[in-house]
Amino acid sequence: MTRRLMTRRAALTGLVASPMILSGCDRLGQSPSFRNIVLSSGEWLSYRMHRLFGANAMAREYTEAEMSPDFRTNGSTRPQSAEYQRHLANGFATWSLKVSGLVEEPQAIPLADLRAMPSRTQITRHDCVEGWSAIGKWTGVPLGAVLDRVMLKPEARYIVFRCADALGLSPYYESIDLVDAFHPQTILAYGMNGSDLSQGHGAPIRLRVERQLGYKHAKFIMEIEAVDSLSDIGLGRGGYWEDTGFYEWYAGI
Ligand SMILES: Nc1nc2c(c(=O)[nH]1)N[C@H]1C(S)=C(S)[C@@H](COP(=O)(O)O)O[C@H]1N2
Ligand SMILES: [Mo]
Repeated sequence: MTRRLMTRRAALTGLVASPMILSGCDRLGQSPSFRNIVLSSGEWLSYRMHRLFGANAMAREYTEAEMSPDFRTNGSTRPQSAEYQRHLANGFATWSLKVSGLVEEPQAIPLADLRAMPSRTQITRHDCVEGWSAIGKWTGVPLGAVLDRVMLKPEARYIVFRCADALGLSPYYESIDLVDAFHPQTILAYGMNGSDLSQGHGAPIRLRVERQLGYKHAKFIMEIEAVDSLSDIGLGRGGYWEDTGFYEWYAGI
């Protein structure tokens, strides 16, 4: 219990007050550790500025009237794996979210349980790095509530999202730090624009991490894992696109 509260408090309030952040020793404020790269200087500056001055800042929310009439899909729209196809065929009735890694209680949480947890609905703008945006309404369970349920261990520093799809041979995955993981607008969305999340938009659940660009919003999530370093996952840069070298890990907007 104490640890749970500490984790959330540290994530939401401890950061700005901590003098440790400037020396990079705070587990929440530390620069991300990667095997192959350091953050580019622009990325580092943006990450550090957001963490110092905007850890709790909220992304803008919009009204129903401002919602885009069409919200396109992008990237994968139909994961090919046999396991995913099986779940799709029976409406994800036996699907569950695996939560593993640096947690006290690894669990497989059924979709119905995620839906029964307190939910949050938000109307936000999605910005794709390729140059399009769309405003949509998202409903889901706050990621922080899921992490509280499994109880993060103190060593955890990142949350990794493993997806059902692969582009070429590489599975799609993403990762965020704990500041974004516990941000109130960071949700595992199972609903969009008042309906169940469609397959193309990432059924059964997809991440909404509203202060970052579109490619961070992992669709078709199968498993989330708490880790202390991103070095041993994929090519070590924290995500599918990050590993290609095209896009940066910290995509703050
Ligand atoms: N698993 C997975 N997640 C993904 C992608 C993908 O190809 N696979 N594409 C990303 C990109 S680049 C964008 S812009 C958004 C698109 O979300 P949408 O299809 O709901 O518009 O999903 C992101 N999440
Ligand atoms: Mo994107």
